[in-house]
Amino acid sequence: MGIIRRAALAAGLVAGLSAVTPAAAQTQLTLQHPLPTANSHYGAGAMAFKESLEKASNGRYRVTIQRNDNEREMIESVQIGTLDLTITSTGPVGNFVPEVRTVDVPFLFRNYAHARGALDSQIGQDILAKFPARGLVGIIWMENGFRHLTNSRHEVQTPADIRGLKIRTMENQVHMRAFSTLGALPTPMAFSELIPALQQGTVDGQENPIPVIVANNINQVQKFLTLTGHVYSPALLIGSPALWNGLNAADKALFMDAARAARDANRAKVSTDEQSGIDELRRRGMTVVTRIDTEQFQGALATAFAQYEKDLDAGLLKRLRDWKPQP
Ligand code: EAX
Repeated sequence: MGIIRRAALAAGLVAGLSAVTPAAAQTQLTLQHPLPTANSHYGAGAMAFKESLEKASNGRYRVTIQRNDNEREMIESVQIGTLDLTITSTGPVGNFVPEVRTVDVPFLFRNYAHARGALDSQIGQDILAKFPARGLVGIIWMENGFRHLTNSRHEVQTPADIRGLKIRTMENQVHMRAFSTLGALPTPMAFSELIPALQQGTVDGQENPIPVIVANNINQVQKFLTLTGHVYSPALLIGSPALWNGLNAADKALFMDAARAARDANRAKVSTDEQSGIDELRRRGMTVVTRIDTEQFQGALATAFAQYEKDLDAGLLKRLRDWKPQP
């Protein structure tokens, strides 16, 4: 049989097969987060999610990762279904799901093991269960990290050093109360507005985990860093109900496997970047105050803590605060 006939026969076979076995339907998903897509702790999580889901679904799902540094905007888009997934800090989430404000209380978590263990426990699941009623799907807890204070004015060693500083906060009532209690002037804004505000001197300082400060070169507009560790900043992978409610049980399981891969990669990156990031910020010229009297700061926040007990779910606060690893 001539080459042309063989080629024609082969082409006919392929055409026939494709008519009989339709290519598996492919679903394109978009995941947005506010940090550099390549080198950040959210970027590491997003990539791990993408790789896990695409591989496990044999390509039935394709994930496009994009940067969007307005967390409130991303949450709103997920809520109305124009965005499938977002990785965001809890910063603005409390404005959508009030129970989340509880995890933003300063000095609530003793350390990373406490925060991760409590949020991965039934306590964290109980908070995620509040999301669907608010038109969101809280898929898994992730991590932004312990937040530290930077400013352009002077070294901060004591709570009194914060008095009078205009501090950018997230759009988060819990954090704003804490800084106003310390005598600062909290100025809430989305992350997308932060660098210009620091450049123009609209605010004197801001607070963020070390990896966020490093990844966004905040050292270029801030001279002083104090390792206050004043609040642990959880993050979340949030999905749209439009996406989630359309998944069958088997695909939901694939999504959860991918979410756990995302969480683990994200937390590993935070652990790596936290210490190396402090050394890097020193190398970049920041003055770093490494030790503060945490009890002094907690004492200065006493009236805020009393108000949190009234405004938030005191029982949930106690469960989170008292969580300990099971023997
Ligand atoms: O989630 O807005 C903030 O300061 C957040 O920490 C940042 O967007 C990473």
